[in-house]
Amino acid sequence: MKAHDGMYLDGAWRPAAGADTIEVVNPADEQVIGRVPAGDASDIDAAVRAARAALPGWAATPPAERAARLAALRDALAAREDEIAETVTAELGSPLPFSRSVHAALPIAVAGSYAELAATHAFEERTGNSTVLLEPVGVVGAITPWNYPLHQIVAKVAPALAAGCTVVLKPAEDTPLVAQLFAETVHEAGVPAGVFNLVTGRGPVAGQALAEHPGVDLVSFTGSTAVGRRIGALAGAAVKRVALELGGKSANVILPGADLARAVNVGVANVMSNSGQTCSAWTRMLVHRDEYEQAVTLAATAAAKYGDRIGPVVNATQRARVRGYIDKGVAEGARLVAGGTDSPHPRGYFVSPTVLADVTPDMTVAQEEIFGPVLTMLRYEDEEDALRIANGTVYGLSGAVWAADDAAAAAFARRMETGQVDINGGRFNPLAPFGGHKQSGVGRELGTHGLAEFLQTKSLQF
Ligand code: TXE
Repeated sequence: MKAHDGMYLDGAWRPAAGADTIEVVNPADEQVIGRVPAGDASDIDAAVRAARAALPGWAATPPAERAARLAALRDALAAREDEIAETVTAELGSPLPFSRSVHAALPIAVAGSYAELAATHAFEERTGNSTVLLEPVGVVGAITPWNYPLHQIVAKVAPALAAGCTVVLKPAEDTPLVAQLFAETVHEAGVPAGVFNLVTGRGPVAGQALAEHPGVDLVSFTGSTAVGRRIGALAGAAVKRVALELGGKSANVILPGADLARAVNVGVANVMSNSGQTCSAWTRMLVHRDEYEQAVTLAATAAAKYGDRIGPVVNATQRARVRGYIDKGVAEGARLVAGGTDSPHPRGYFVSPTVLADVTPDMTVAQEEIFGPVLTMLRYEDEEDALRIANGTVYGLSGAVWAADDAAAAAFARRMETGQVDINGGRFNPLAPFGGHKQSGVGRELGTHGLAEFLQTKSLQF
C-alpha cells in the first residue's frame, strides 16, 4: 500500500519532526502493509499554526466558493472510490463489497451533502431587530477512530470546511492510510493551503497534544468513552467547544405483533455488520418472553450463516477484548447459542459471529460496549419492562423498534433515551442528526445539525 512518509501541512507533504513511525497491519492476515510517521507535539503545533494562519482567509471565503471546493472534494473522492475501498479493506480488514458500499460510498455521500448545505445554508438570520451572523468557530482539532475510518473523517472535516473553519486531523493509528488518501483528495480539490492539515500519530502523544493545544477552538472527537471523558475535561478547563461521539449499547426492541423473523434477521445483520465495530449497533435485542425462544433460534441460525462473510476485528487487542466479553457473559450466566471465542481462521483477528441468550440487564455484556460481532438477547415481560431495559444503560446513541405498525413503534421510540431510532427497519439517512444522549456523547454530526457544531453566533442589534 502506498504510504506518505510525512505530514500534510500547509498544503504540502513535509517531513515529521521526529523519527517515530507506526506500522500499519492488515488485520485479515497480520501482514505489515505500510508505515507512517508518528507525529509529536511539535508536528501538531506546526499544523495548528498553519490552520490558524489560513483561518481568516477561509472564514471570509464566500460560502458558494467553499461549496465549490467541497463539491470538488466529493468528485475527487468519487474518482478514487475503488482505491478507497481497497485501502480500507487492507487496513481495517472489512470485506471488499462492504468497503465499497459503506466505507467508500458513505463519505462520498456525506461530502456531497455538505457541498449542497454550504451553498444553501443561511449563514445570516434575522430575529426581531437583530441580524444573527453564523460564524465559523475557528480552528478545529479532529480526532477520529478506525471503525469507519473515512466516514468519521469526512463527517467532521466536511461540515467544518463548509462552516469556514480550518482543521487539523489526527486519525486513528490503525487506519492512517485512508487518512493520507483523503489528504490527497483535499489537495486535488483545490482547498487552499493550511485549511486542512493531517498529522498521523499516537493518541496519547499527537492526539493529546492536539486536544490540549491553546490554538484549537473546538475539539471534535469520536472514540472510546474513556478518552472522550479526558478530552471533555481538557476542553472544560480551557473553556473551549467540544463535540464527543462515544460508545453505545443500543436496544433493538421487538414488540409483540412485529414481523419477528424480519426483525431478528435485520437485527443480527445490524450487529454483525463491520464485525460489530459500530458505535450505533443494536447490540441488545429485547424480545417478549412468549416469543423469546423462537427469536433465539432465529438469531442463532442467522448468525451461523454469517460465518466467513464478516471480516476480522481491527487488531489483537480488540480481539482479546471481545473474547474477554464473551467469556464474561458465559461466566455471568448467559447461554452461548452461536459463535464463541474459537476462530476457524489460522491467521487474522477473527471473531465468530456470536449470540448470547438469557442475558439479563445487570450482566456486564448488557451494560458495556463490546465492539465486536456479539449480539446479546434479553427477555421482557411487558412494554414498560422493555422500556426500562432499553433505557437502563449509561448510553443512548441509537436503537430500533419493531411493532405491528409504524405508529406503535414510533410511540415507543419517543420514550427511549437515545439519539436516533429506526422504526420497523427504517433506512439510514445521511442528513439526519447523529449523536448521543447520556454518556454516548455531546453534539451531533451530519446534516444541518452537524454543520451547527462548527458555527458560533454573533448578533447585531439595530
Ligand atoms: O479507542 P480510542 P480505541 C470504543 C470501542 C473500542 C474502544 C477502544 O468500545 O473497543 O473504544 O478503542 C485517539 N488524547 N470505540 O482504543 O483510544 C486515538 O489515537 C487524544 C468506539 O481504538 O478512544 C484515536 O485517534 N486522543 C468508537 C481515537 O482517539 C487520543 C470508535 C480513538 O481511539 C488519546 C472507536 C488521548 N489521550 C472505539 N488516546 C465510536 N464511538 O465509534 C487515544 N486517542
